[in-house]
Amino acid sequence: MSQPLYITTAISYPNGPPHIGHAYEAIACDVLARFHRMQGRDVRFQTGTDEHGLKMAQTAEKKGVSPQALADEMSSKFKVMCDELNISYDNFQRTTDPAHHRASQAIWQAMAAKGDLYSDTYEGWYSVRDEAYYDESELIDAEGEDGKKIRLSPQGTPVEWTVEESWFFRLSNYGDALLKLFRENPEFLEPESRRNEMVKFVEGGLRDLSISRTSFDWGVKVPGSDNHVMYVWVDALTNYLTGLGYPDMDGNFGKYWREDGDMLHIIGKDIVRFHSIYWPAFLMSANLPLPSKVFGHGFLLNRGEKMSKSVGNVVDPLALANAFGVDQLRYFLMADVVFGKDGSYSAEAIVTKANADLANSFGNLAQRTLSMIFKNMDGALTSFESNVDDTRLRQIVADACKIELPREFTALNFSAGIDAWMRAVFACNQYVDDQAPWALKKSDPDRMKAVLMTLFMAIRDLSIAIRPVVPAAADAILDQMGVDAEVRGYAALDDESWFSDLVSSNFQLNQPKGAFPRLEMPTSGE
Ligand code: ME8
Repeated sequence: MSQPLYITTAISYPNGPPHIGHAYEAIACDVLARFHRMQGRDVRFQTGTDEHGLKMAQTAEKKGVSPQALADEMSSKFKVMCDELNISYDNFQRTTDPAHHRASQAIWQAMAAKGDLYSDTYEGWYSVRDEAYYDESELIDAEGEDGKKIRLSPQGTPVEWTVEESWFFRLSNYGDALLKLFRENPEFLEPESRRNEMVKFVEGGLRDLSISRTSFDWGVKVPGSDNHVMYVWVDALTNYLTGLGYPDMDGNFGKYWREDGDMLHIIGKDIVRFHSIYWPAFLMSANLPLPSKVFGHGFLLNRGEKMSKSVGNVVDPLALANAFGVDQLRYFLMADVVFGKDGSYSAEAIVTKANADLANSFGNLAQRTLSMIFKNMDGALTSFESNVDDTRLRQIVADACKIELPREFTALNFSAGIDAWMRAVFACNQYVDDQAPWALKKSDPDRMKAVLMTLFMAIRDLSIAIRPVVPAAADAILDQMGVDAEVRGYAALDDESWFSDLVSSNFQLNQPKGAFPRLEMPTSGE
């Protein structure tokens, strides 16, 4: 049995409702979690919300509600988004959960016991929007609306000068260990471009990190310093441990968070520094194992433009899912955007991709094949003799479903895996055109049956292979085909006995229903 796998999304700030970037990350992690479960692995998948910090406190104040009320309202929207998008999380972790306060205090105490914490006064720049400290040298000069000179963070967010009493973490002690980690385990941080940026950042010299705040109180209390709350990133990162039961080392923690374990954090490119520098340093300090990989995916842009409330182009992912279908949205995001690079989306792009690949190619293949079996063979399956064309097609499908797609998904190259799958779908459609089973009905009914049965087998394999991406639609096709719901993992692709079992059980196909309706092009821009 292969080792257990722990997959996490970043936990989102619930200072507003979820946007498509949140949906994208949840979907990518869900595809991966489903894929590995279908490979027979024991997977634990966690997502959640990051509810403390100044950004939450300020947003709540502006709205005239308590931070807890804002967190409750918005966190539930993130959970609803996950449920509606078929995200198969095992745990939805909220950072206001008392168990999370305990876990954050435990890691704090472990870092203190190591001698890595000291108190001092922080003086420097802080961006509330990023919840991040920046060095003077990182700031960009810009012009404010009133024409005055202002300073911005490298992410383009406003920074403010902050002076307060604070606890510090000796991050400066961990530069060499981090460089060694990047050098000896290049797979720890991907894609490579992000690793290069982080190596440069560490080589530039690390300064100790201010890890508590005294100017507000919306956070996890620092043990022994009641007027301090933890810097929100200290508690946020700890969510990955809370959900496993830390500081209780038995149970899920012992199973999923191990020295030789497989722990994968999937996050966006803007928060790579927190995950690949601060987090491993905290963990080393607390004598805890490090994640095996941090992957920084790209950003989704609305028609090529950055999403922003002021531009008014922030799209509700559930509105897209309602308009075009959950599986269609999931498919578009995984197939059309190269994981690790930025990608653009629009209603038209979703409709075009879903229609071309799902409705016209795969859906049409399934629908016309199953319809011909229903009409021309009374919905009954039969055993048959394969000729070289049939064997060739089955080989193309097997290569795509058993080798290429799994290889690419394992490497987080979702779009490349889907491309390989689509090539097999094209090969099937080409085979239908070449074999023209409708013309064989009178001239050679046995050959017609062989062609339709070959396609039936191919469609089952293609449906199983793409299940992590379009789970509901793939299952709807497999249900119609009488494929046992318990035998829909990748191992099933190595076993052909399912077909003879179906034949001998006298399985009867009903009038098939299309799994992928053709979508209408939206009339006005969405
Ligand atoms: O950063 N496209 O929360 P968040 C793709 N609470 N991904 C995007 C995106 C976009 N346009 N915009 C944001 C936080 N994301 C912290 C994380 S983890 C211990 C704490 C991604 O709500 C972003 O990169 O701002 C991050 O991975 C996730 O959405 C949550 O972003």
